[in-house]
Amino acid sequence: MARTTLTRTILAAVSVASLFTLGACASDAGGEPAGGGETDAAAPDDGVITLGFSQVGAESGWRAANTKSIQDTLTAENGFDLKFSDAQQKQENQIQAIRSYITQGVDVIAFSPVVETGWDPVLQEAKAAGIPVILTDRAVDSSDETLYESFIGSDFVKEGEMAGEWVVEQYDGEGYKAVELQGTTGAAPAIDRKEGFESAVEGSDLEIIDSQTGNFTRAEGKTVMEGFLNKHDDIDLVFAHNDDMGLGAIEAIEAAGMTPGEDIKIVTIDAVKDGMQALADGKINYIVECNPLLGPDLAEIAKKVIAGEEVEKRIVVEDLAFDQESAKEALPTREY
Ligand code: GZL
Ligand code: ZN
Repeated sequence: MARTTLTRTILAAVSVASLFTLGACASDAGGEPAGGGETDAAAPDDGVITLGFSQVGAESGWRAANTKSIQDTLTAENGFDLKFSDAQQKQENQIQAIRSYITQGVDVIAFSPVVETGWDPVLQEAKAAGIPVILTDRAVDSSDETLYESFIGSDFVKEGEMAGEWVVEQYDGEGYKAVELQGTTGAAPAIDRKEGFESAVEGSDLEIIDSQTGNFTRAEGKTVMEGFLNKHDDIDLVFAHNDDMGLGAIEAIEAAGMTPGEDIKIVTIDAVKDGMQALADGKINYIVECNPLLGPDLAEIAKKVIAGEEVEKRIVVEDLAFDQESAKEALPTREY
């Protein structure tokens, strides 16, 4: 795709102007387009940003809300031509999608890496092709930070800590035995939420007696919880890395004739509608939110990257937390 410095300059000027109207930081306001040409992101000829997005899959309510946010925001009227692919939670499908975006010569590539490792080769190919990459939701464990422009997502260690701190506050001293439903093996949220939870409960008398991956899905969360219930008769609490696995655990606990939220407490992360409903109904005891609405941030960062603007390397999305009372209040106006 032929690109001229003139187009880039005009686009940069236009994007600086549009940043003005968006109430963007004044520091970019100088006469010259700030940082023009710093990245090797050449401007698209027609002002439309063609963005190739590789999504993890459709494994959970969170993922559905995340996909909706991206597709609702990166629209033609917002200046985007979005190419979207669903990898069914397989890294090889994501690598294939990224390679196809490189071949198509898109202006920007964005993706949520299903696992942390194994991305350097394909990201080096994108870099060699002069196509900037933006990470959303999950991070990569790459030593080469030049392989992506920015990472937009939550602090998963903090989410695990918030869950653990609440459990210690509520139940320390009662000798609770807990089981853990881990997210997808190798995924940043699974690794980091486990780390955060364990660090928060360290020193309390809570004992994690079993831990296994439920791959972030309701079905696998239920199956793993059935296994835990067959193996242990002294489970007091479930820590699930996402609502969907917590909802699967509820089904298994009820099938075993016990009352979730009472006989066995449940703490999860995400705060999607189905999880918040279970929390309001008393079947879950606490949920730490993980905001999936990353579309607007992605659109803004993509426009800045194309305009050659400086972008922050790491944009942390703020997360709240809910107990049964605050869930009842929040439910009516929940966006997801
Ligand atoms: C977290 C995201 C996780 C959610 C799960 O940012 O990657 O993946 O917690 C989803 O629900 O499957
Ligand atoms: Zn890591």
